[in-house]
Amino acid sequence: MTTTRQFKLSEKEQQDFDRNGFIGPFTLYSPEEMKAIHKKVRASLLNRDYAPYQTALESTIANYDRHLDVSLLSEHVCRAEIVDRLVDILGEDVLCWRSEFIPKPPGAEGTDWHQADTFEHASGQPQLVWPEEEGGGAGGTINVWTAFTEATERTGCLMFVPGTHKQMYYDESKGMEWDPEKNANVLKEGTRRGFNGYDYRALQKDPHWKPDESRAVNMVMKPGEFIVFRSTLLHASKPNSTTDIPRLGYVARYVPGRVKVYPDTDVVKEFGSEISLERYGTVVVSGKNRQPTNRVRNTNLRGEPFKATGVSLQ
Ligand SMILES: O=C(O)CCC(=O)C(=O)O
Ligand SMILES: [Fe+2]
Repeated sequence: MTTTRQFKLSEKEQQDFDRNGFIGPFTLYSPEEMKAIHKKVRASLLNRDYAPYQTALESTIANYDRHLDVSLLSEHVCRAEIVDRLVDILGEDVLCWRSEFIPKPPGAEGTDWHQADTFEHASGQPQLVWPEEEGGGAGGTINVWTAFTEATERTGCLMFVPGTHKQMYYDESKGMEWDPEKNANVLKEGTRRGFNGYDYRALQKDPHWKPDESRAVNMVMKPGEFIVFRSTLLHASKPNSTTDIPRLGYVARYVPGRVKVYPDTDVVKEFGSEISLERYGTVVVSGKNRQPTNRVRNTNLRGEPFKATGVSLQ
């Protein structure tokens, strides 16, 4: 089955993405639509009957993968505006292997500078393994971060250092200590930052290295816009310095169909808690899954099929 991709990246955009490690923002929803969707999604998130992980609600990973049970999010991760562009970056076979809500309530700390490749950083075990002939790692994932609310310099917008995606400054296999009390609101270069109970600096290859913040760009985004970036791009976010404006980002993470997702494990341990992968499956948003060991879901946990664009029927 061939379909025309309406939202292809232009050659210039592909070159920009290769050079900078990110592209966008692009509009997915108008601010009014986003507001309405956010309202519905917020209500759906409270119902955890079909939620993939039955874990303590305050844990970071209780927020993972709600595209597996909230219908509007199941649709969101498959949207042509996103997937058409990803095909130009990842090729025909594309999996959505994870999604996360990243809330920053008023007063919240900024997110530490970081790069992620295998996502071993918090779990102690690589969550993504690329084919051996491609190095087994070093591919990272493509993040599609959607602003559910206004993301400004005051509410906690994302920050990128363009062009840093080709060199890893962190070694994710080093391991870091989860200590939410010690690691919260630590002043780093004058800014309150943390990483959900971790201090990401513990993974630096060179403990004396510092991100060159003078080269950082602020990704100010309107509600309903999304940005596409490599997880190996050096990225962070500003603290929410307002007293009354919450910031909410929703990130969906994608890899090519040949990548092994969560190999050799039935659980994920991260951020001080554990989830079972019993109800988990990666979602084929374009083409096919090429890794027989990957868990795949064709329907969400309510039994609704994922409406992926361009998915091969064979
Ligand atoms: O939203 C944030 O503050 C950080 C997002 C991030 O690091 C990610 O989506 O990988
Ligand atoms: Fe990140």
